[in-house]
Amino acid sequence: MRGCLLVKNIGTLQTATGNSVRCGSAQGENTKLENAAILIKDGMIEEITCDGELPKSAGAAGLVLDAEGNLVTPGLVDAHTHLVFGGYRQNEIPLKLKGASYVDILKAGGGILDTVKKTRRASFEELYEKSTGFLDEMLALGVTACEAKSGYGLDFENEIKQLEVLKKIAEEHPIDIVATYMGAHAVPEEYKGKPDEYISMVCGTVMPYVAENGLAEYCDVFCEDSAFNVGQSREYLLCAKACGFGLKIHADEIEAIGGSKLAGELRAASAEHLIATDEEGIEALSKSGTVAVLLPGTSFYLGKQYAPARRMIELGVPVALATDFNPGSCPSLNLQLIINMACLKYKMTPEEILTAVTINAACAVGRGGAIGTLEKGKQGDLVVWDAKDMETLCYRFGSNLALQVIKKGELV
Ligand code: IZC
Ligand code: ZN
Repeated sequence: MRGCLLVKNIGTLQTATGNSVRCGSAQGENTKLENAAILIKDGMIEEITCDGELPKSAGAAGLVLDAEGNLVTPGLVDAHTHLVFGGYRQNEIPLKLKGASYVDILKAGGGILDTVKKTRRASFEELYEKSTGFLDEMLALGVTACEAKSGYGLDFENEIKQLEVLKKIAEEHPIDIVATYMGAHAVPEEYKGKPDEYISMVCGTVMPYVAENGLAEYCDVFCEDSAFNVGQSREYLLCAKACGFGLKIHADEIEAIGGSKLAGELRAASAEHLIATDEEGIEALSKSGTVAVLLPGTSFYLGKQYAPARRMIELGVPVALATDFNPGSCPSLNLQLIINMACLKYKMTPEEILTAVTINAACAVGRGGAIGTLEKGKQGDLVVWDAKDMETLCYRFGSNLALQVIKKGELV
């Protein structure tokens, strides 16, 4: 039957279960089925079997894929990317080597503001081509869904241009895309020294347009000394809530100025980075059920400490992992590398990590009911790995171990 795929001879099928976040000890619980098979019909998982048994309607499969005893997991979900941008920032390398920090570069008018200039200059087509190329690379690495933020336009025309690019790509590319409007990423040059006026403009003009036109599901703010303070971040997020958006916060990336506590207060869907988060911040997140989206690639690239992931898991905060793919603080879209870092730097177990890059990441972008686990009724998104177990994914680094990526039951 067309539209029916059987993946057989799976050495281990490893997955978290359920539609909601897993925290505490449940973050480390995975189901592991040996000698398994999975049948996907019309893009959805129809049946999963194990111990050498085949699904009842296996004979109806139009296509059979032999996993040759390898590991199969759900498709990976990258819950935090800045996918659409003009130019690159390799020109910052000599400055970094001389000791300039991320904030030094931003304060000197570079960093995000440099990417804003390049994104404003880029045409819709250029951004569309470039972002599509990135998504192709992500898909080949095993990522079947991702979140993507605007935030390099910082004016009406160019923020909408970025979001329209995402809309078109979402219609055409196999990867599922969840769009986030990040109008509060930095104070643009034309509002220099006037962040309050900028936030008023965003809340009065751009955000309502984004809402009315269904161009994003979430709003995100860079809550940081060098960007927006807690008061400005609160104003932006309260406006976002009133417009019906889910809330995300870049919190405690450089300094803990109160971003994680604000995430807790507003019951944000997710708080991202959390490199400098203190005990109070972690407690605020654990009370509100906010997903901590941790980005170890950024700690690596900025030479910073690593977020206190073990303490978060201990205190019951659901942890997700993502790349933070962007031209300045993490120019890598390789979520497999993030898996290695989470194990070696955060000391997360392979099971906790799988949960973090699948169901918890899916929940951070509001897709826990559709993706993130391999269970009957979920989308048929999975990866056959050149590995027998999750330990190998934590161990081998720098190679692409995805052998076969399947999106909605199609080989991609
Ligand atoms: O372009 O620098 N942290 N935003 C907040 C970023 C990093 C992306 C960038
Ligand atoms: Zn980011």
